[in-house]
Amino acid sequence: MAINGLSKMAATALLLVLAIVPAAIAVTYTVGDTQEWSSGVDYTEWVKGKTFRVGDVLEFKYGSSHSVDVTTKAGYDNCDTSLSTVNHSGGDTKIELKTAGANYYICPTPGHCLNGMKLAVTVVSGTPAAPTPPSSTPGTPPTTPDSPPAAGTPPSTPDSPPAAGTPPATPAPPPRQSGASKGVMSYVLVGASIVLGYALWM
Ligand SMILES: [Cu+2]
Repeated sequence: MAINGLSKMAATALLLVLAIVPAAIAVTYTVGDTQEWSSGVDYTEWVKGKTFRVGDVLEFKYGSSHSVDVTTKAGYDNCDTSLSTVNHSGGDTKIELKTAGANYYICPTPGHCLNGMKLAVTVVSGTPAAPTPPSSTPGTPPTTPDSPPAAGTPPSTPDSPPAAGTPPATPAPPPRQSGASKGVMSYVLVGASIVLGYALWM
């Protein structure tokens, strides 16, 4: 039974590693996606559903009439280019998100920020309890299980019978010898892999 406890620890350790590793991979976001950094794009919509982490990169792609100013909240709110701290130009700017918190960017070309060419990104640190996949449909609110169904919407699948607990109609007896030995064999292999992985990981 010591092996069993070890296996549980190893499995837990492996699950933790599997959960942490994908979150540690930095993501490069092309600001505005195919619309890039340009006039007439709603960047408030673009950030919805995205989680920006320390180490992720914002890539601004833009034409020659645009550039990218790093600014403050006041600079963002008021489109005040006198508050800009850094200006990037050249058509392709990659900015790594180095610290958690709010980051603000505007286009300093006169009139562009006032027309919406402004981006506010909130960066989070650490690993999330429940990672949220990026939404492919911007503007769609996340589905909350506690929200009541909209009026006129029928409840989901009322006719489907419960799957759990339903016994199979014809329980065919499995071939004893080969099936049992295969089951034991795969159990041993999986257990050995987990113990080996645990040993290597430690
Ligand atoms: Cu611009």
